[in-house]
Amino acid sequence: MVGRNVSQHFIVRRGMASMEPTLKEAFAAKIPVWQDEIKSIKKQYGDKVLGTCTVEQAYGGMRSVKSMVYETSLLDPVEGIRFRGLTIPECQERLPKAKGGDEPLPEALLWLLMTGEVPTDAQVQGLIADMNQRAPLPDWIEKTILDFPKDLHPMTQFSMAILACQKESQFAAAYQKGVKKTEYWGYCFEDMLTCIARLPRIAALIYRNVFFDGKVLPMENASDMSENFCKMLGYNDPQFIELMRLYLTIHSDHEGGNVSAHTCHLVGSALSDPYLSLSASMNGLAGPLHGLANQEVLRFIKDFKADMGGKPATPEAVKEQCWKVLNSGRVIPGYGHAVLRKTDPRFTCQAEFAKKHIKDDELVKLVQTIYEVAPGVLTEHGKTKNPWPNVDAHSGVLLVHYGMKEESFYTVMFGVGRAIGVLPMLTISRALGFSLERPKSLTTESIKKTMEVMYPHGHT
Ligand code: CMX
Repeated sequence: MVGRNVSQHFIVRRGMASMEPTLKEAFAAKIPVWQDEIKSIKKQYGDKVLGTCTVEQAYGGMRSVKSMVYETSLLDPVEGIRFRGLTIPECQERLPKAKGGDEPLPEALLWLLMTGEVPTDAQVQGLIADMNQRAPLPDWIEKTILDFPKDLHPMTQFSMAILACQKESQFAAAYQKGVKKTEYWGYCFEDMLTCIARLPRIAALIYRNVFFDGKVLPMENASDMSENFCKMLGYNDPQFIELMRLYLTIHSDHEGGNVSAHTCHLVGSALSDPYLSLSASMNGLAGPLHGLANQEVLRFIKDFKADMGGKPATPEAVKEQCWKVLNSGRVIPGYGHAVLRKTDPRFTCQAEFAKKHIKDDELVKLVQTIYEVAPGVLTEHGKTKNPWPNVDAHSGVLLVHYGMKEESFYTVMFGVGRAIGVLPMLTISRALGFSLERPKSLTTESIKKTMEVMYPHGHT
């Protein structure tokens, strides 16, 4: 948890240049503390029940079944996400920022997720410098991305490019050489940081190649990840760069059970390296019920505007559009959540960013009107357990405002952020020796037989 003092564990220092520990050193110091904690919990409570799984839950996507440990964040159905105990507003307040900026640096969040500690400015600057050194892509990967067919979905390209980077996995190479289990995490850490550092360039190459001329500016070593990312995408507006810092931070982690986080965790549990695990995770994020919803939200908004033919977007017109979508058997994208039961704070902080910087934007106003109307429509529709907006309901219109209109790219943006959450947890899993995931599955026949034995006279 935030604030735990483990400075006495810092053994390795980085020469005379800096007395600050690197992220790897700070993380290494935490490992024995966390290992002891888990050992003691298992010893004391190992045979105690954490939760149950009903027949309904087994058929219903295991909703709320407590059967997985995920350290970096925890989601409360009402309050929303906490990253290592900190809410989004607390992260905005407490995490180091870029010079002159208001939003947290995603690199600072990465440090927080890895260690449970809020880093100092100097620690974050050290991490940024380390990541910038790792960021350049091998020529053959740049060329591979530029050779992808332009009509291959950007998310498919993203997943394939991450997979291509697997050639350089230090974890996979070390495993082949027979490295000890206690040393897995160090190689996983190297892959994690290199992979995260390279994603902005991979994403920018895809964006510039699919929608423009395929040319991407070189990275600047003095800049942070978000600034470099924006500039490589072709955007220089400092406000967009600030938005990017917020965007990558809030899209990073959402506890362990969501499809992208769980996929990364599951695939990694087979000791598949971070590149294999993240590529798989991105394939889950690419689903319309998960990360692709940000693309679908913008399509919903575009369809609505086309149907309106220039007429004003009144609440009545928005209501009609919502019913049109529902009556056609589709979902209202950006609304609903498997865990949340209130407005997602990731939606709220984007709305606040919009209010502060671009409150007169026409599409921002439309998103607000949808927010006024859609929860009522969904409640009347009567199916969803949560009629409130999630993170995807807002992100697209912010990107459009600053010029990024190509909605099929939006899930790639989500993916760059999500890696900052799921790869640290993957590294923590290796450091703490988490096991191969292998839950028990049942057949309908076996469930029937078990129930008939347990409840021979039926169950009332
Ligand atoms: N519009 C219409 N119907 C919806 C709905 C929505 N936004 N959200 C849920 N429902 C429906 C479900 O499809 C389900 O219908 P069936 O009983 O016919 O299957 C019913 O309501 C109950 O679903 P639920 O228990 O409330 O929600 P789930 O946990 O099953 O699903 C989610 C959660 C997010 C997939 C769902 O709310 C949804 O499809 N939302 C729209 C897509 C979306 O925004 N996804 C992004 C989520 C955030 C992210 O991961 O990026």
